[in-house]
Amino acid sequence: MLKAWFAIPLWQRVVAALILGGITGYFWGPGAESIKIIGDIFIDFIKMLIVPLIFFSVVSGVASIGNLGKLGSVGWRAILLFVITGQVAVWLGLALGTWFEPGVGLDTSAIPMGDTPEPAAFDWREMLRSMIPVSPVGVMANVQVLPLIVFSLLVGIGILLARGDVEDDDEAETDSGVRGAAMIARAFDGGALIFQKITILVMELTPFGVFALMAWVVGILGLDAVVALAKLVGMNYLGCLLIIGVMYTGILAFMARVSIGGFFRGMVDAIAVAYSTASSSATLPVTLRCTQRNLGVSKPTSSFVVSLGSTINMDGTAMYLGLATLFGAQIFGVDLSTTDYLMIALLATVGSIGAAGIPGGGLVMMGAIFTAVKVPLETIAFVAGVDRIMDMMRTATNVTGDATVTVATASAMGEIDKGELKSADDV
Ligand code: DAS
Repeated sequence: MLKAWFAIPLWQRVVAALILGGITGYFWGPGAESIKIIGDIFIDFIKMLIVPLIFFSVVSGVASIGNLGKLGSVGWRAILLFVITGQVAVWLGLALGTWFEPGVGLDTSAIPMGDTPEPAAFDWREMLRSMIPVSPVGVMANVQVLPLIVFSLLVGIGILLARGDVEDDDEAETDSGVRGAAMIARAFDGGALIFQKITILVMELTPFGVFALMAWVVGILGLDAVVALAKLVGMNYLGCLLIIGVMYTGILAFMARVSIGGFFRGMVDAIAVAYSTASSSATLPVTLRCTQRNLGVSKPTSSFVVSLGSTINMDGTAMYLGLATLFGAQIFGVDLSTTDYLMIALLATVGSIGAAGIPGGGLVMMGAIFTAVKVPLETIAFVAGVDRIMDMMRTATNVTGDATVTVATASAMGEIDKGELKSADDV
């Protein structure tokens, strides 16, 4: 029985739970509130992961750059493109949420609200200072995502600087500090892997959490909730398709000046794996193989840019974090000011850097972002039911973005013949 259960791909179990939960809620009505506890436990496990996942994944990702000398023109070109595509993605998500208002019109008064603290009026000086992790332990204890990511980035950079130009651990024998930094870097790699494995375990609870949460949402809000969630899923897919179809193809055509058809033919395996696994990290080996063998990118350039991208470049997630925050504000009738939008744009950008490349990475990050703006955390329980379906498309977008920046960087370095993409066999 158990073997048969796990033989079914998780996303299919989640979709089945989603449908069964909705039907159960429709016929059970408000009484479905009694099984919401199952969904709350699922969400609590997700919240448990926020701090360790951010801390270990970001430190390990930054420290994996190797020595800063490697950054050079390859690194800075790639990072500049990561920042630009990330900002376009965030503001696209905010624009879609503002124009199409997927959460407006839903009466959520039946949802018992927790105490959503009313943050003080926005003060940019306070906001800047709040980014400084004065007490790293306190930042972790209070799940303050902005200073936590700043602290994690600094620790990663500290490891890079401590290791200097040491290429491998053998040279580190001469200096105990360098040896220690190398050991700590490996410890963070282990920590990142451990918490990614724990997250995958937690994600196995998704079908049960989704069933309970969908039954609860439809039970108390009726089919209007399904309509609102369908709009959110539609906006998520529209946003990702615009990122791929307009932004990435624009970069490939006008910056890298390579064949668009050749690019997508070469990337089809990686995009398919990304969509089915909802994990950039799990897709990494396939992305590396596609960029090297099918797109003709050199091993050093693809290893560096694709690996860095899978850690810090998640345009699909960045777009979604902006969109989902507006959705949460809309369904709970929270008015957002211009400075709230700026704060959400900053948090969605930083959140996409901190999100781990595993199923539910974006969902974990949402929990952190909502605590920083005045959007009720109940939004997570509301959207968790459909998150996996959206996560698949976000991940396919993230991976396509990593490959796009890799090809654009390789083309600028003269590694790829303009106009065509040659596989390694043709070269
Ligand atoms: N699943 C994440 C990834 O692997 C994306 C997300 O959760 O938004 O890229």
